[in-house]
Amino acid sequence: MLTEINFDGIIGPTHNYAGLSRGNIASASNAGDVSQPRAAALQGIEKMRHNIALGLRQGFFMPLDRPDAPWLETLCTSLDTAEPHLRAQAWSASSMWAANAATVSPAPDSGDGKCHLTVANLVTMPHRSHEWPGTLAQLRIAFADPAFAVHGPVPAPFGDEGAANHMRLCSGHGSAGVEIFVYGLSGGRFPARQHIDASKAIARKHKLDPSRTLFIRQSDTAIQGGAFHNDVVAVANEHVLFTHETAFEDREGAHAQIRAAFPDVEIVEVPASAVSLPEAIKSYLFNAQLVSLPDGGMGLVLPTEARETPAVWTWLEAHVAGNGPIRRLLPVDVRQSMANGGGPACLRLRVVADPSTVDPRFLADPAKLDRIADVVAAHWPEAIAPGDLASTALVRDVQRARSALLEALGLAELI
Ligand code: SUG
Repeated sequence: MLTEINFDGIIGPTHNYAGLSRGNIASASNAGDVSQPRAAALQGIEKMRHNIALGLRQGFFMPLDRPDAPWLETLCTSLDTAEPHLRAQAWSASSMWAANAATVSPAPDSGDGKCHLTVANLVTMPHRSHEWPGTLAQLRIAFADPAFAVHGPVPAPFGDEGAANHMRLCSGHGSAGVEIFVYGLSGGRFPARQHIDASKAIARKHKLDPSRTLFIRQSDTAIQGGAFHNDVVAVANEHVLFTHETAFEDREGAHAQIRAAFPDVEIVEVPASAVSLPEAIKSYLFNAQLVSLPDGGMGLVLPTEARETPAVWTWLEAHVAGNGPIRRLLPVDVRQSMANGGGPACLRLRVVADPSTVDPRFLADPAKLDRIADVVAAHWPEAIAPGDLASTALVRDVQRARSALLEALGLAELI
């Protein structure tokens, strides 16, 4: 049976605040803070537990091998001698944001009946540009079954940031859907990370039906306001599109295109007069997991910051009290990730598949999450300050921590 499985990136032991992402306001404003990798990873594990308790299917991806010394070697430097900005780029635990791991087209959307995954090249940000080889290695193991086709990245310079700029509308996860690729145009103060040529290449690679594939421009207002990915201002699930008024460059045109391709769509739009773009970005209202609950209706798994933003919570409560499609508000605490601009939706990659076709080592259950939490509690550093990135002892510790996790999960082949 085709089911939506959310694969969360386990937050790695090198999680730190180096302010590496231009255009990501949280990353810039928390630069230089002391991070808490252990607490961060435990928050991520709690989110997975929470979603399993809702009756949802859950998987995970392993943290990548960081700091990435071989990448520094390609730049003719090393962990010891690298300039601080390059060293920080080698240390980033950014693969935790699995929504940027790949773009996924479920089998019913593809001409060949396979579920296609294209690993994201992430070329816009140096610290993320060296994620794809490690991510691809995992995707090839997790999705080795012939039900899947796993593809390498779109070539540079066409920036691709994966599922964070991709939405799918459908009547049920297992039926054919309309795929919406959202791209930006560069030129402003902050970069547009998703290039239309990358999106189009992926649609061709995934053998999508052109009549059920849309390419929609993200608004420059949103990008320049700090919505560096579309999933900071919009999220879709089944027939519902939940979006901020400022998400798309040509709002009316975008809504008309979407309605023409998927007439049953229910567009739930939050007007800027109710929730301003800065409030939407600060609270990460839209960086939520809009999920179909097994007992019917949709729930919104959203960051606790949304509850703390009065305009946002007022709007949400009114929506739930009315007859809106979101029936339950489900706050989760992922503050450590949020401080780097990654909310609940950033931390997961949605894959619609038959769980029996996925390598079971990547599937979660409460007992396995207990095992992961034990490894994290025993090995993840409690805190990392910016100066610690120069410590060779810390390099050894974080390498050991990751190896312990891979061994505990039978994934030592990824070491
Ligand atoms: O790419 N932050 C990530 C956050 C990604 C959020 N993902 C989605 N919206 N789907 C980014 O900007 C900050 C790292 C640092 O500054 O050290 C960072 O990479």
